[in-house]
Amino acid sequence: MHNDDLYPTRLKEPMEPFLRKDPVIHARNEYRWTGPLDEEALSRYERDGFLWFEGFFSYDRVQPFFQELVDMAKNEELMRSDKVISDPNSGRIRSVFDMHRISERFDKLTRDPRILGMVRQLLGSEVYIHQSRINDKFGFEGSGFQWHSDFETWHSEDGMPRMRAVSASIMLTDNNEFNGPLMLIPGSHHYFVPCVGETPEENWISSLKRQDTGVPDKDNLAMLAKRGGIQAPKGPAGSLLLFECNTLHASNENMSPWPRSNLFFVYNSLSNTLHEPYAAPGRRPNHLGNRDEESALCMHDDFPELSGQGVPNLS
Ligand code: 6CS
Ligand code: FE
Repeated sequence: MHNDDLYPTRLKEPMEPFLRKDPVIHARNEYRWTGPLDEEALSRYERDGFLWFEGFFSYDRVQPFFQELVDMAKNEELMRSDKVISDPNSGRIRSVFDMHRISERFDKLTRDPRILGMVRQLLGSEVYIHQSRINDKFGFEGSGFQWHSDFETWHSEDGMPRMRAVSASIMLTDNNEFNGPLMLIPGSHHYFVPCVGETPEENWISSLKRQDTGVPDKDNLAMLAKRGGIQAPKGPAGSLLLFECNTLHASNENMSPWPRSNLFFVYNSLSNTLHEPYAAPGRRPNHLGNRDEESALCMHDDFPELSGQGVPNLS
């Protein structure tokens, strides 16, 4: 049992939500961690828990990534691996984890200087990839995702100690109001919502198909949605969503003929590496919660000498 568990969850009895114990932006006034986000963007991220960049990448820049996903679906060995989660209804691909290790193209994208510059600015440190995945929703059949905080899962099942991680989601297809776009509750990241229900053995085998444990109760979801509303950013393939690890989000099933494929890179601060799970019987596989941070360190390619060495001496 952890004595440093600031965010108790997966409890036997209900517990009221409480204000987060971590800053949203981790190094606001430290010169070392300045970056491309201006004060207006930083304030919006701090207030809402996410930032939306419509058309961040051009269609031509992201099309090869979507095409690689289509080609991967023909790789029978990969499709049988535990990194691929099938849709509980259709049996087709729902998620592919560890994309940065499967594909060089995806790996390089984790170090895109514009994304990395914003992520290091928000987390105030060097960063590594905690988890990467593609969530895929084929037309007329892609299932949805229950309301949840990613941090609640990463804390309870992966041992992530503090709220110092951010997800970068790149839309590989258009996200419109019909094909199951991600929905977020602005401001929900300010509160930790403890969940009732202990984590079953090897929970991830079912939770990645349909999450039953670690889903906030409806009263707390309603309270936070009444305070902050619900937003579902929409835009063309190539758009980028940055969202804080504790921002509540969900998505509906895809009832349209159009596919919805989104790529997610989860950046964790190098000062926030994983402990033992805070509320689960055992660790999850490394492709869900990476414990080899050195192998997934994200350094600007033009500063290879910085890799793993912190700040260069300026003499
Ligand atoms: O368990 C996880 O890590 C995954 N589950 C959800 C619903 N979102 C975050 C992550 O992909
Ligand atoms: Fe999630």
